[in-house]
Amino acid sequence: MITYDLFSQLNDTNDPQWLGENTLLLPAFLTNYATQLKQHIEAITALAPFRHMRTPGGHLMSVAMTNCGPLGWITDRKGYRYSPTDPITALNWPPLPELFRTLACRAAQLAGFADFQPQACLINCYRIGSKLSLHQDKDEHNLQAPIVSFSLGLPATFLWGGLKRHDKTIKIPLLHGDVLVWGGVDRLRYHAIAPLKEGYHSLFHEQRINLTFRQISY
Ligand code: MD3
Ligand code: FE
Repeated sequence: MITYDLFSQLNDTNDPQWLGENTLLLPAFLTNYATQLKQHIEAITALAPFRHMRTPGGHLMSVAMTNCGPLGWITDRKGYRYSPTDPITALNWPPLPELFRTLACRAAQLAGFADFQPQACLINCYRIGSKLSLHQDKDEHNLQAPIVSFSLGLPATFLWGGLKRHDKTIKIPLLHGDVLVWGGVDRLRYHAIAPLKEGYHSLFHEQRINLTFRQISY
């Protein structure tokens, strides 16, 4: 059993790293904000609980999800879409915390997307064994805007493919505090998360939380 503490990801390579033409990895970018981010996530999930959504094919996802912001990504037997309301509570999604917006926009700016306007923040909760199958993110009308992703808690193996489903994938570790910004030519790449390995994180325990910030319209 590996125990991960708050400093597990600190090393000599915390400089921004271009993984692709338009994909920027900001290692440990969130480390100093992790406690505050966790408090916001707890406040959001008190209003809009994590739930396992159903895919259009009828399968329950192993990742539990919720959202904050003016829009939220949902899936059920009717398909994938963005909705201003939580179908469980019938309320609007909780507001996007200013800290989330500030950090997401700062990361987008570093990647060259100065005008990023997040409208939805999808919050994914992985337990040991949870995975996300290979997919593209293409439900956003504005595919010019990037997606900004925050990783918190247990490490994951991100599988990064190409523009075609059967293109080969490369493995990229995503660690607590890491931010990824994806735009431009990399925006429609297929990607997946491998089943979460057992471990314990001192702040997020047996969980990995991923936040993805999305701009839907122009
Ligand atoms: C590459 N989430 O919510 S974040 C998702 O870690 C999603 O939970 C993963 O894929 C997670 O849709 C990966 C990194 C990410 C997000 C969007 C992308 C990578 C991407 C869009 C295009 C290419
Ligand atoms: Fe995705």
